[in-house]
Amino acid sequence: MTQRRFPAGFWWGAATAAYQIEGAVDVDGRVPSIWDTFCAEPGRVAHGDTGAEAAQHYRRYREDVGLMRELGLGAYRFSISWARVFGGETRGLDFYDRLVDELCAAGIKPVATLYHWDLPQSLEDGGGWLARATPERFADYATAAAERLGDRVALWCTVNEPWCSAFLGYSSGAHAPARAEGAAGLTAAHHLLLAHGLANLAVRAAAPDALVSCALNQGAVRAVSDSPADLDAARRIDGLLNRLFVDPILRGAYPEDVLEDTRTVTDWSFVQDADLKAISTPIDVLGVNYYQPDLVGAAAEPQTGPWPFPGSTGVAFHKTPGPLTEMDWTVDPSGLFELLTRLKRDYDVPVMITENGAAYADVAADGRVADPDRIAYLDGHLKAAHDAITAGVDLRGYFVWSLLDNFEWALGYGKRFGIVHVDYETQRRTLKDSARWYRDVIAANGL
Ligand code: IFM
Repeated sequence: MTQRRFPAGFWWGAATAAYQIEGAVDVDGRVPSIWDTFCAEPGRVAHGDTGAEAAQHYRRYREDVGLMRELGLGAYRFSISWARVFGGETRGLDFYDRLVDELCAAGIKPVATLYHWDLPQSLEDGGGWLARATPERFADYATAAAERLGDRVALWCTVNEPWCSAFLGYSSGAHAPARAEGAAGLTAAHHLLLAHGLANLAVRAAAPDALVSCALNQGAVRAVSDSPADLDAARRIDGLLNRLFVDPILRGAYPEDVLEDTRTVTDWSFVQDADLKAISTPIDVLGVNYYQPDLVGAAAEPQTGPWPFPGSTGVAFHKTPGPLTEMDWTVDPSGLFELLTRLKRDYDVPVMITENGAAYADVAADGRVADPDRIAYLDGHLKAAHDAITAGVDLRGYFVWSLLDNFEWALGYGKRFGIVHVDYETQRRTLKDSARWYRDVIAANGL
């Protein structure tokens, strides 16, 4: 018997991103992105992997939508590659047009993310997310995408995980464009937020009935002890990871304590008068990407070397006890409950879990992939999500990351997040046991 039933109309989905699955990097007028450049630089990506082939979704999208239909997905979150739509190119939009039609024909709601990290390289050459021109160009791109697809896209996600683009891209340099420039990440974060705000306005102008969101990687940040130093370290990380993004979007202001913490590294002069008004244009639902909690304490020494939290050195990340995924991320669904109820308490906003899932070392054998650890991970997190609903959180949907095994950025193909296994030699897709399990959850609207 189903113990936990989700609300009627709950969106059951799966998510992917363009560069991680599409391949076809040199067709139909696509221009190079910062990830093509990053992958071409020796030593940046594990095993020298690149997204050039990936899961060949650009060619195999019909087969992939067929799998989604088989699973009974109600929604599919994909990203549009800006590099395919750059400089007025329309052939890239033709592809997304076909994909969206295919989804609609299968009864699956298209959820389109406009930016999932693949900035056109020529924009990076002009300053990337450190340049104010980039969010302005992004608004034009958002207009073009919404004019073409806005009649069918059920929900728009403007930017995905701006924390990663800003601080892994421009502060620590672990991700493209590999700029280890410390405080530059704060400028990038502001311009990504501005891109979100301008795209929100652009999408609404082009498609007045559109629902608009953004997908933030929000963490449950916990202090390793109650000592004032550890509590303060946790406050600072919570500030840069969570509140730096959610406060301007939902409250129209940067958090005072974060402004104060970072004054030694930036004067925030990149924020212009009307920016926060644009950034806080109302959204319909907040997208939350959650994987694991963060356990934080004070460190005896300040950080040396690349560090993605500018203005907050002297912080140590500890391992939350518990089982680990293949990413070495702790499985702790209570973090999801904590995060969702915190968003309810502090912001009272409708939320959608736009990513949640786990990598394991799955092996396909005899047409089957047994992945009990992933089932346990998803089961635990869905139960936590349901508990959050019971506690009053207005949770509208859940997207498993990911539909397909894919290119896990700097870690390459070694980390498999899919509920569908991809054999990269043959491109054969195999439903993992977790996909069948998820299909049953969707069918029952609960677990
Ligand atoms: O693969 C990524 C995705 O692109 C963004 N969110 C986290 C996932 C797992 O690392």
